[in-house]
Amino acid sequence: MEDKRPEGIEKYDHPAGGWDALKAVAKTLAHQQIIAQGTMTLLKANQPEGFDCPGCAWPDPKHTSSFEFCENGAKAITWESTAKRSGPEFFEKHSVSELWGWPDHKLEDAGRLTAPLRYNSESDRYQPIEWDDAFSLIAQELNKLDNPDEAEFYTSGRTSNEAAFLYQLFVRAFGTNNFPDCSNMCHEATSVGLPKSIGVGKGTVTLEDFDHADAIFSFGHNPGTNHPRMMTTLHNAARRGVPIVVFNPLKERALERFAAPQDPVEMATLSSTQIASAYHQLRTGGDLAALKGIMKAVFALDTANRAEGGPGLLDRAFIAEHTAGFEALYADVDQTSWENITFVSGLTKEALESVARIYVKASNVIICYGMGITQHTKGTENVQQIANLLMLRGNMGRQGAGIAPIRGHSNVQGDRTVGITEIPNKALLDGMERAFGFRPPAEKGHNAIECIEAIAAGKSRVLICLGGNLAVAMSDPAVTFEGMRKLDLAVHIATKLNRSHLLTARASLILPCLGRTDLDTQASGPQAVTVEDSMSMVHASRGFLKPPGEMVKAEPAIVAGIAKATLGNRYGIDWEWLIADYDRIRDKIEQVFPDFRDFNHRVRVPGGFRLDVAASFRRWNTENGKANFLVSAGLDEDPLIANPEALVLTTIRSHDQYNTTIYGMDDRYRGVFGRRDVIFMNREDLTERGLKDGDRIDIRGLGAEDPGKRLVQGFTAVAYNIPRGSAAGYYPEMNAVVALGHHDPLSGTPSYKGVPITISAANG
Ligand SMILES: Nc1nc2c(c(=O)[nH]1)N[C@H]1C(S)=C(S)[C@@H](COP(=O)(O)OP(=O)(O)OC[C@H]3O[C@@H](n4cnc5c(=O)[nH]c(N)nc54)[C@H](O)[C@@H]3O)O[C@H]1N2
Ligand SMILES: Nc1nc2c(c(=O)[nH]1)N[C@H]1C(S)=C(S)[C@@H](COP(=O)(O)OP(=O)(O)OC[C@H]3O[C@@H](n4cnc5c(=O)[nH]c(N)nc54)[C@H](O)[C@@H]3O)O[C@H]1N2
Ligand SMILES: [Mo]
Repeated sequence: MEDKRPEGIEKYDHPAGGWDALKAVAKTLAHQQIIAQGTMTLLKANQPEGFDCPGCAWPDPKHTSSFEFCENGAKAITWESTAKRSGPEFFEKHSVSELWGWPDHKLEDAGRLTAPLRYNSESDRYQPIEWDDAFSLIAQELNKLDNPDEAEFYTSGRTSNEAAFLYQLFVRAFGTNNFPDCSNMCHEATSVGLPKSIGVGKGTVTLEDFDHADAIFSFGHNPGTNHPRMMTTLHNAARRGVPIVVFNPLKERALERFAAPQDPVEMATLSSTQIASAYHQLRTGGDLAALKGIMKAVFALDTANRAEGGPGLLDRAFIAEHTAGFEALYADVDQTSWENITFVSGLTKEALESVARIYVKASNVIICYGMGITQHTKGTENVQQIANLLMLRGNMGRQGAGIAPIRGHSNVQGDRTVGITEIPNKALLDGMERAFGFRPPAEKGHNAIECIEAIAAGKSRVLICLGGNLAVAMSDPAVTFEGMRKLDLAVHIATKLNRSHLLTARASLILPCLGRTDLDTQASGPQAVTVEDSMSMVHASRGFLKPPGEMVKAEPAIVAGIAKATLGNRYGIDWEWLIADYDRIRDKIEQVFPDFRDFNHRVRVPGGFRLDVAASFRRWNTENGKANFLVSAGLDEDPLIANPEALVLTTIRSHDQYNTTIYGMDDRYRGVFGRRDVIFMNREDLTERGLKDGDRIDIRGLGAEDPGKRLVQGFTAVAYNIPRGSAAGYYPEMNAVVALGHHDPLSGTPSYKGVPITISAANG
């Protein structure tokens, strides 16, 4: 007899995808009141003449495919193209204090923003303001600063290349490199780690490479929810008999089995395809240990093979010709004991040896990874160990093999490419000088954590956000929220209302912008923007829906408005001229970044084009011109070792959310319905603490400074299939227990997936 489960916790034993996914889309369409228009909108996603789906950064088969069904893409699109509006009447009705009490879901569900708004502290309400007055206010506050470095310019990853490029032009002309962006909380470990390894901070594979891979490893990502179109690729690979080896503390349903909604047989017969050929439930933060274990086992197989007179199992020609650092890596892995590896990873030696056997048997291996790898204090080193493993057998820079960081926001990679970076390199500075005749500042600016630190310390006075929900996405709301309320000016360029907007400063503005699906008309007519996906493919995106209101402006136009008001005609930049026709912005992008050669022509070819990724051709743009094996001393430090009471919490996305945007309260594949206030735990960890499934608990974040502040109360413990010592809860709720200082020192990525916590029965 099964015990009674906590309310809303059910057994869900269907495969991922399938009919439940179709039903979920129908429900979303109905909820957003856009049934007729909605279906049409969905059909234009990722089509040659359509818009790029704002859901994720997974590429499309040449962006020319027939409609690829994706439940969560549909949610992203319908959420944006909703018929609901939060115009001035809405803000007249609801004070900021009242809205603060609303759940995140309800704030965004109020609908699209339609008018520029300024906070009035007397009425405690956001009230309409003219665009020109908003721009002048921003200009005034920015120009009043003693130093441009006292302003922070955040970017979230939906922003198009054109808007992001103009934004960095404005900010650099203004005089700072303070470019915190969502990437700092996401794949920064990739952007920092891979250039040292292979000379480029991006993945090396294309979508076609998956057709030629004969083993695929997946570390720490949940494609059934976060990159559902990737399931088509994995489904095809699994059906070809390609081993898919998964490393994840949770059994994610889509990685176990998936029914493709495009597959008439699977749909009609309610059957599905097994995805993972082997599923390794390692402990949270156990990846570094697991990767070293696999390498150790590969070295052992290689030695054995050579002892039997074989040629060895490493690609020695590749190692000799293309790489440096092999001996040091070998020595480090050699001296790491199996005892430590198995303790920290939570995997057995036999399990890791079986992975090594699959690895050496395959000619072409792709390793995919997501936030389970990057969001750790050793995130950068995790990424580099993945590169090491691949390079041992030359699985880098040839067909069917390589590294595949699975990016987050649909254009986060593109924003980086066109200059959103706090660490400008010489090529960027030279390019800017060439195109605009001025030399931008070279000093390193703030990343996301440094931005919050500067704001909390009162050193940064102005925050401008091009999209996103920085305060809620960031760790440690106790520090972050308090800091934001002390700003002189906060500006949010946004499609929908969120909690960051409610952290009002001395002056606060919400500026409504168009989304991907909206028609963008400028002086020369309708415009297309461009985006870059996870595999460095750049293509055009054209919205077609009537904008949500007459006052709503496109992001490039808003950036240009702020820039013109602030800078006048500094450096002779004609902002109006630039935005009148986005081809002009693209010409400038090409001038700054030669990789975009012939940009306006190539982006008009259906499917777009691929930016050069030198490592894909075995050209290594590293300091020594080689691909580098890099050593990470030790294994990921494990709070359990220091504190036997502690658990390692990982913070994850539910199936019904997009980052801080909460579409709904279900997490179907994990069997959670109607709630998010749960912590998944191993049953024995509960028992050991005198607790049981369904108990209400308090969660405390451990950390260097003032642990008492980081507390989440009254959540429900759910006994779950998760390794001992690990726990999982939802982002963003769990940010309350993540210390701001708890991040990867190399990349600044918060350790959202390795949070040391203690739990106890709820107090009251
Ligand atoms: N529908 C939808 N799509 C999205 C998003 C969304 O929120 N909703 N967000 C977008 C963005 S910005 C991003 S960055 C991506 C995020 O996509 P993912 O990288 O898939 O993000 P997470 O949900 O954070 O899931 C990480 C996975 O890692 C596992 N994991 C947790 N800790 C560890 C660990 O220590 N080691 C290993 N090996 N695994 C671990 C979790 O169990 C989970 O399966 O998706 C993008 N696409
Ligand atoms: N604990 C924990 N924290 C995390 C993570 C985690 O896994 N765990 N993940 C981190 C990751 S990977 C990321 S990427 C960040 C995400 O951080 P952000 O990118 O800052 O957050 P989002 O939730 O994606 O932002 C949502 C808001 O963007 C606005 N928006 C939506 N579309 C558009 C548009 O087209 N234009 C403009 N201007 N605005 C738009 C809407 O107003 C919406 O409310 O969070 C990070 N925080
Ligand atoms: Mo992300």
